[in-house]
Amino acid sequence: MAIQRTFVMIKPDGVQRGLIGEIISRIERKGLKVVALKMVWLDKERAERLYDIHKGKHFFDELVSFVTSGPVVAMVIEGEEAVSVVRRLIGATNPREASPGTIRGDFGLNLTKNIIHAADSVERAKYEMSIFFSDDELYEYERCSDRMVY
Ligand code: FUP
Repeated sequence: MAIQRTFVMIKPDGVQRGLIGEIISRIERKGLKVVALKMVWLDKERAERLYDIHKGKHFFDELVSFVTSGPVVAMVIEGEEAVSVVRRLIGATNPREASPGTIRGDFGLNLTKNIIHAADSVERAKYEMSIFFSDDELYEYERCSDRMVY
């Protein structure tokens, strides 16, 4: 059983539209565990570090400007194959193409304002969570439901 940790961020549009609870609820109901959580208002420097792989692309400036436009909710999510499971829960990058039943498919219409970000590999997850959390902010704990999930 490959227990992984992944990094997830509810973007400013998700916060503004009152979707924090809905999104966290979907992640929890899947059986995944929240092991770190905080609200952050990113500055340009941290946003550029988060999206470093997109530097130079035509949408980079718009993306950085959008994710610094209001507070975001950052979290670390743990569970069996958490990276790919969360990517499936959030859906395709473009909400107009994302399947109904996914977070982007159910709540979005705009490619930039696509509600949520999630790391796409274990390596990226480690890098991205280090931008938001120190090691002592990631908790290890057991939930009474864990034995029913696994
Ligand atoms: P994802 O991993 O699904 O978040 O998608 P990408 O890493 O490919 O893109 C990062 C973010 O850039 C997306 F969330 C949306 C934004 N984006 C644009 O705004 N315009 C584009 O043409 C492509 C991506």
